[in-house]
Amino acid sequence: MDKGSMGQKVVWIEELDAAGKNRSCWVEQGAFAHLDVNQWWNDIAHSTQGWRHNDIRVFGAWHKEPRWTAWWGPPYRYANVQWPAQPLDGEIRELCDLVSRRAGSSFNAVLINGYRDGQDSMGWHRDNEREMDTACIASLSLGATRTFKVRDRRNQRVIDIPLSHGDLLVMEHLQDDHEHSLPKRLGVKDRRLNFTFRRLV
Ligand SMILES: O=C(O)CCC(=O)C(=O)O
Repeated sequence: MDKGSMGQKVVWIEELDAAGKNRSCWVEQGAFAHLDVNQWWNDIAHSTQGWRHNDIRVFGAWHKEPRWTAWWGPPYRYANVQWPAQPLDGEIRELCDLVSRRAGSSFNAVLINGYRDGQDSMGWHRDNEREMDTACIASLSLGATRTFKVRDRRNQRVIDIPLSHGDLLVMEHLQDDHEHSLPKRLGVKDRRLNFTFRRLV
């Protein structure tokens, strides 16, 4: 697989916490722009597991998640959604290794979110399940440009980060004090793929 190009790095958050850890959020723009969103979307559809359209419970009522998802890695669970182990291999393993090198981490799992158009979205949350190493999470976007929002839970300040085709966003030590979301954008008619690489311990 092509290793991608060196994109421009934009730092959105950088601060030292009381313990001396560097909390940061940065984007390497266009780093994986050579990847084809439609090819990856179809490869996932034709993989052994395919896309899932999960039911989730919100305030006591069941709804379809407003996006499609797929998972590769050790068994994983968030809210009422359960993923069995799915070994990382083939092109998804290659991509995981390339992203690990760029982000300076060693990921062993990826959640893939498929946003069919601007009606699909993700609500405010943190990636902080107990089995997750929250030191570094990397998120690769392909396809339509969407706004990724990051909110500081200490002062409610929100940053809007535009994520375009091929952008790699990296969050380091950010999950304690910050949450993130991807709101609907009704004007967006094109699909977007998001790969969120994590390390489960
Ligand atoms: O699609 C995105 O950029 C957000 C994905 C996300 O927040 C997640 O998978 O936890």
